[in-house]
Amino acid sequence: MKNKFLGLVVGGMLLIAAPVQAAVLTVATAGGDTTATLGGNFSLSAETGLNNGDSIVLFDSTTIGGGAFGVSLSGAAKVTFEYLGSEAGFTNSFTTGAGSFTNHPAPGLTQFSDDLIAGLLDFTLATNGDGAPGSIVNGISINSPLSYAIAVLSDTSVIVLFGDGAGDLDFDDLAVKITVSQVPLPPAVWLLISAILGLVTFTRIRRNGGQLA
Ligand SMILES: [Ca+2]
Ligand SMILES: [Ca+2]
Repeated sequence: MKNKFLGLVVGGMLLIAAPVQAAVLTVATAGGDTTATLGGNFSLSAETGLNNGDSIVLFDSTTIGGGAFGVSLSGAAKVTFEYLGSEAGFTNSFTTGAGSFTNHPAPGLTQFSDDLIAGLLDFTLATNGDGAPGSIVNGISINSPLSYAIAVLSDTSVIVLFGDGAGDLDFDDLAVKITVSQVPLPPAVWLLISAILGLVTFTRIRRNGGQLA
């Protein structure tokens, strides 16, 4: 009986320690250029870890109407957005429901997180275009001549690279890293696990005739 109880406790601990399935980032590529690479005029290698020749998925205004495109989240998860840098004369921004980065002036806060549900990541890239403003809504709309590229680092991490339409097509006009965190167990689940383990212990004590030791 003692071994059985020990087994229950160990089983409970294994349950607690078991990793939780994380959501992943997916890139829908309809209408996009999946053979594109970064060019020699990409200026954010130190900031992003990306280099001339690295693969990117490229979207511009010709993507519209061609099907699903852009970055999506496969399930509920905490998602972190990190400003990596910008090489651009235009004033550009990256905005979600939880925060925003602007390159001029560079943001003081370079990272924020949000608890999101499955679906298209809701972010907007915008530029003042030196008097010809325009924007991109991920997976929804792209104003010509703007474009954006996605560099896939892993199934839980991508870098979004903005092309602000200045004509140089270097995709370093704003760079933001998007990372999915492990989905944490809600506090209620921890309470439930504790309650079950407590109940098991109490039942054992009662079955032993109230002997505590
Ligand atoms: Ca450049
Ligand atoms: Ca640039």
